[in-house]
Amino acid sequence: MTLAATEDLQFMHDMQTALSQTPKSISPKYFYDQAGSALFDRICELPEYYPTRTELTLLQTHAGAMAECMGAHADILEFGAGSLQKIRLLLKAMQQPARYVPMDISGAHLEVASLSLQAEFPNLRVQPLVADYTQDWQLPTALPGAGQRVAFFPGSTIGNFSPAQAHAFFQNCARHLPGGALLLGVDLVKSPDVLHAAYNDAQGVTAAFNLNLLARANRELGCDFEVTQFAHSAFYNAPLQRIEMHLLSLQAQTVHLNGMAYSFAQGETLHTEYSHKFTIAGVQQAALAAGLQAGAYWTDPQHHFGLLWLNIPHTQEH
Ligand code: AVI
Repeated sequence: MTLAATEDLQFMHDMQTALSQTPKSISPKYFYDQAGSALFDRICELPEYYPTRTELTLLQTHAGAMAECMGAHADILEFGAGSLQKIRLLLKAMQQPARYVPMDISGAHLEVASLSLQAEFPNLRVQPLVADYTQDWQLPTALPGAGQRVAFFPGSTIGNFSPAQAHAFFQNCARHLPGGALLLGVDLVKSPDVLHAAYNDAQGVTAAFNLNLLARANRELGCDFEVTQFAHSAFYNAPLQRIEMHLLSLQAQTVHLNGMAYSFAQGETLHTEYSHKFTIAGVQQAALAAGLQAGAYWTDPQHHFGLLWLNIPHTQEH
């Protein structure tokens, strides 16, 4: 079975599970169909959504220092590579990178982005890898003569993982990249007002992004969600340091999927996303629990976003 067909079955299965349980909850990975990915690109441009531009500025400002940590001939892997905008900034600063392996679930998108990067960096070996990094993954074999293996995971996508998933991710890095390093982007804990605005933008793009999940279920699974009868809800849960996104049912209603009926009470929600916010020390501690050791880190003057260098020991016992 192709990866796409497996994904379709998985969406059906996960939506059935989501609607059957109390409270109702589904993985944020289902935001990203074509429409959802386009909406996410728009979110990244919003005045209220500071993470993308803050991280880009950090990369622009400190690419030299990051490239120094990487050393010559580094073998780079990127998780969830998307448009490959961020890696360009690093590649330009690096000393003769040996290879770049962008890993993404969307093969078609990855192919196009990889070809355009290859044209821009003709001496770089670009080797796209279609894989789901939220599960375990297999890496291409090490390149003879290459330098350090470095994984790049920008965008604070790790914030969308549960703490248990984040731990499993760090463990996978430790297992697959011994002697290498992880360069990780994280959104930092800050004023709840700034966070609230970032997930409740004035133009309603984040609301459209959240609601698209229901429209996608209608398109792909034959569900009959009455999209206008759900509202976007996003709030900061300060004790747990995370934004929570939900789809809130505006009335008592019933939704059908695969011959089954699922009811929503008025005010009941389908939880769609956690977006955890971190402290530098908190990330370093979480990484250390999987054996990754803290190195340099970079933040903006307002401490809105952080990029951390984490060293992976040659052998570790976790
Ligand atoms: C992809 N991820 C890091 C984004 C975030 O901020 O958690 C997804 C997002 N959700 C709403 N706005 C953006």
